[in-house]
Amino acid sequence: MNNSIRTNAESTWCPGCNNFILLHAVQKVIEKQIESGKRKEDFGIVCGIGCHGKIFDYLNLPGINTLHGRTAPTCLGMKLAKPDLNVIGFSGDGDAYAEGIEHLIQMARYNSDFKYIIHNNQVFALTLGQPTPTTELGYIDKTNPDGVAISPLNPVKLMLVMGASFVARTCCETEQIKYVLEEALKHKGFAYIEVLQPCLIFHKNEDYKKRFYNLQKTEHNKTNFEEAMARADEFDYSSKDSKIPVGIFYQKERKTFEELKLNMQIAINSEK
Ligand SMILES: Cc1ncc(C[n+]2csc(CCOP(=O)(O)OP(=O)(O)O)c2C)c(N)n1
Repeated sequence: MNNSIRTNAESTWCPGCNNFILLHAVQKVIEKQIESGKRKEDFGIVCGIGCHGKIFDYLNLPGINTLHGRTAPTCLGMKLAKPDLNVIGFSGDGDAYAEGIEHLIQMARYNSDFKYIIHNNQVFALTLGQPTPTTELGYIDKTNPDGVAISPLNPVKLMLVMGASFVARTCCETEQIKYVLEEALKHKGFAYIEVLQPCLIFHKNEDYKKRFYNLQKTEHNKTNFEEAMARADEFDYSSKDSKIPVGIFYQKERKTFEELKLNMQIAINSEK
């Protein structure tokens, strides 16, 4: 049986774009699950608008290509309508941290059981390179000819503080993305996964490769919140020389939004 979930759609990503690596890793993880008995219809994907959103055309899975910034609430809606669905959302850093930041914050609180992958190339790539909330200080483009003046957001810290039950960042490397996504799919609850994937046209970061280190190859205790915060503080998205931790920062299961809603329904019905 052919388990491939790739479509025949011609890719319009730039040659060599890091999105290809992410697509390949996601494809391998889902195909492995299909080989182990899951069906394509057991998955639901959601994408926003941007270069990242084109992944929708290349994955032969049911889903919704939603509005810019609305990936997270669309995932939540899917989960509420069909709680058994394995929902995976894909956003750019503009999609998730600018237009959609309010949704991202609420999703960390809600702990709905979906997985959320953020393709962070540190720019609005599809609209030709404007800065996002994770672009470094001093970045120059046509909209900021004097350079970005506001310090970047640290989304990993934000997710930790807002109570996300699974917080991870990966570099754009197949095995790393596969490992983290597989762990996220096993996790019951909201999983935030940021993939640092420099844009080859508007935000090259060749030096990133030398700076990554894998948390899971250290003594890092991913159930310790303070430790996770300390690791998240090591890279502030503006720094040019700090180490960049990747892997799972934090993981602790708690009741999901779906479970809490179900409990409430049971309580209301028993009062009737
Ligand atoms: C509501 C809304 N605002 C703005 C836009 C214009 N827009 C389209 S793509 C895009 C940038 C997307 O950037 P990002 O989410 O970082 O994705 P990337 O292209 O970098 O993968 C913007 C601002 C839009 N389509 N809809």
